[in-house]
Amino acid sequence: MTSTVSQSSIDEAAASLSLPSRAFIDGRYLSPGQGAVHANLNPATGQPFGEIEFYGAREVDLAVQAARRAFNGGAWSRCAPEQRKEVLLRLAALVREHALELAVMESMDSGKPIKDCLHEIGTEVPNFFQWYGELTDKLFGKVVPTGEGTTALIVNEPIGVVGAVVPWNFPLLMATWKLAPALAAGCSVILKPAEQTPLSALRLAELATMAGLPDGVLNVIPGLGPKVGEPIGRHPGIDAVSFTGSNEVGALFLMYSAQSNMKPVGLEMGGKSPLIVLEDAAISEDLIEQAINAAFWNGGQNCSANMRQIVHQSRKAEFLDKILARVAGLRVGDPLDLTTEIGPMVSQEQRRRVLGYIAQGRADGARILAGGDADDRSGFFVRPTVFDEMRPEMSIAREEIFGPVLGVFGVKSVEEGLSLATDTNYGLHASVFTSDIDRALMFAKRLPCGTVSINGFSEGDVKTPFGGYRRSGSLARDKGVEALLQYTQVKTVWIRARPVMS
Ligand code: TXE
Repeated sequence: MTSTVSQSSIDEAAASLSLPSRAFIDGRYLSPGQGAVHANLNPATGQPFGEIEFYGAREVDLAVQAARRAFNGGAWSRCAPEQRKEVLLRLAALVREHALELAVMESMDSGKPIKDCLHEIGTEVPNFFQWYGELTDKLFGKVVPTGEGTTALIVNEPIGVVGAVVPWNFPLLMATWKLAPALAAGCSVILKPAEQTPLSALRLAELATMAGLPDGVLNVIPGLGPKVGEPIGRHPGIDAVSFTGSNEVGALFLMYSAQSNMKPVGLEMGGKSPLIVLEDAAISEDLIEQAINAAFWNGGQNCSANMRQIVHQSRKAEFLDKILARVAGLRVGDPLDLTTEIGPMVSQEQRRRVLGYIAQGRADGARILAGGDADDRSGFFVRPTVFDEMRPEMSIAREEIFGPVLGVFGVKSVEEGLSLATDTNYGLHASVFTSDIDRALMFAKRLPCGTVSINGFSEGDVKTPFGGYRRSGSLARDKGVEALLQYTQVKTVWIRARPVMS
């Protein structure tokens, strides 16, 4: 999509943008004045560019009632799967049609570079609705082997009303990772976007209604975590929750569930992922591009970012030289500029957090080779930063920074590389660079994480499940058939036949 969009069309779209500003419940936006008015801040300038109402438990309750009515009514939950497919395919087409508008909105709300927004919203988001739409009528139940007098069936039914609470780093894409499989399964959804980035999800709900989604099946409530997220987590009328965000809030969702109706909770909670460059890997332009992308894509505000780069000592000098040359050329700037590679942090708070980690790394004795401070333009920018001489016990090596920071360890052996790579509480993603297939497979088998990329940095695609081991996740996967099945529950139907013949 990016290649077909000109800078002037982006500028025009930005000038004529109409912004959603209220919750979308039961097929329509709420009337004005029911929530508390907050400013939408543009992270690139730190200035407001619109206003939005934030809500609370009352609106969560309204949305649960609408979602339950829709679910029990059956127009979505019990319709023929082909009907769901048609609506999801229409939604995919509408997202493609409105991709420029949605991408510009998202870029202004989040500070993400427009070229990334165009790719995510013009390509990935509609592909998700299309793929899960296509899947609806291709999943079959099972017939169990039994004696002649009995037939037993195993069927998957939609789990019911789903709460989805998502973060700000990929606002519409993360929402879609939850929505597309949940809707395809026949569930009704109450979605809470992050308070920093509520706009694109609200507009999506409107497009879903235009696509033919029955009222009440998708509800979107903007607001703060404790005001909207917590009531979702605790609501007895919500049957399951899917969350992506911090470890701390993930733990709260488990508590909300335990203290309410024991709803299943799927958690994806970030990481501290390693990228390992073995002695036999060629330090090619491609490897450097992958390593740069692994650390700096989305300004490092990425749960699978490979911030910990573990490089064989014999290749470290060459690796660092090439990394530093590429970092010097990274284009940091206005997110609405098509050539920008790194935008600002999403918020003042996130910039403060990232700069705090950088200061701590410096104080702990890691050596800064590039960046290391805020950028001097207005907005929430942090300069791309490279650390050498990181040690495993440092906070920059142990905690998720979620900013444009790459740190390098030198290691002397494959064993040391593996041991350092696994020395973390997290387990979301790892990248391994080697030209030796046996070593690649050994790492793929031994690394305790949900995704291992060999000779690249990748989160896979819509078909491959994505989620974490250890503290990165909890019994949940986004994407793939696995995600859809998580929004279902399994029923056994045991049929006893009366004997017809002796
Ligand atoms: O996350 P929060 P924050 C990590 C990353 C980042 C840190 C903090 O390290 O620096 O978390 O980011 C909602 N009850 N990730 O503070 O708070 C909130 O409104 C219920 C990793 O933004 O977890 C938002 O919708 N809900 C990550 C969502 O939780 C609550 C992506 C995520 O926000 C709540 C984002 C509460 N008490 C941050 N408090 C990833 N896995 O990709 C907040 N929320």
